[in-house]
Amino acid sequence: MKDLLTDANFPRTADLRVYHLGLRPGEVANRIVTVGSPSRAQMIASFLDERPKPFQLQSERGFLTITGRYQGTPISVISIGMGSPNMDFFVREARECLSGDMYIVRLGSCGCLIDAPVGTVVVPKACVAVVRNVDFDYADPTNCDEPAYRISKPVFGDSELHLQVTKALEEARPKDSSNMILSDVVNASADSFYSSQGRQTSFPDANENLIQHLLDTVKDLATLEMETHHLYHLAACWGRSSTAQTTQPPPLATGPVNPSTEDTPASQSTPIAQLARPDTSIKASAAQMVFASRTSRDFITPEQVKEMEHWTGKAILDALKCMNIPSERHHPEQGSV
Ligand code: R1P
Ligand code: URA
Repeated sequence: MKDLLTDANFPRTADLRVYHLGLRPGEVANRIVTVGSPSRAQMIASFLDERPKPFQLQSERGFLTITGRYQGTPISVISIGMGSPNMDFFVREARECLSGDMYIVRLGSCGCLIDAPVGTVVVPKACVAVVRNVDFDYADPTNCDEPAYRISKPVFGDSELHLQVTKALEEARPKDSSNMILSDVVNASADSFYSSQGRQTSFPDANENLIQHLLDTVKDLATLEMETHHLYHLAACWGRSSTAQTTQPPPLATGPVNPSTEDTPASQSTPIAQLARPDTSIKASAAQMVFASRTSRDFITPEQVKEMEHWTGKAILDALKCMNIPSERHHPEQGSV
């Protein structure tokens, strides 16, 4: 981003573009599908209505947002890359570009720890986090009584959205498909694709027994990936927040917005959580395509990925479209910014 940013606490440009996503109010819809890769985002966005022409923005930091309408309903598809820090940028910055409730479904890939083939789709009801303990002595494990990995308590996704996503996937699954859909399961989000997912690499990661330990200690655990726990966590925290400030939201993106903020001293600048409302919610769910079977060691083929992304992507749009969002604002610009 080349524009001047103000407010070190929550940096934005004069026309209210957030720092990493590059978006401003009006450019993101209340219903969002988030994915890891830009190609998955483009594939899902191919289902959006042709008119009004979808808005598209690739930020300098690699976040891609496509906002349009799906059968008349405003929806954004946002690709965020990998890992919980990127999920954090996405949820916090998109939230500040919106008023009203936010419905987010992540469509990602995962590894599967139970006996289910690649191509299975998992809709996790809850997630735990698996975090590498950097205070553990990996070079000399005998010298350390700390655990090498920490496992969090579970956090639950939104039960209504979870049901809707499961139903839409069951309806969209191709008739001749052998893909299973599992929804009464728990996911673990790890802070590495390798060490904290129990993969053996050249590094001394003290993780030989990690998968068995996870299966023994996390009830209903089925999958491993990297972002969903943080999404569910932020959504759950928002719901409990009683400190959100109640200032007026900025105007929508219909021309230059409040250009005078460029010269505003930090002490008077945009307040934290300026669109936050104690009476808004963030509802989150996820669907995960099993790319890697950690039991059989199979990995999905590119042809299978293409086919799966197609029907699961359409199902997520269908699920989001079905949700009733009373606080949703239909921006006249949305989809044609
Ligand atoms: C690792 O290959 C990536 O794949 C999974 C993991 O969570 C991680 O981001 O999700 P995506 O397919 O959505 O990127
Ligand atoms: N994504 C992950 O994070 N892990 C896997 O095994 C597959 C996809």
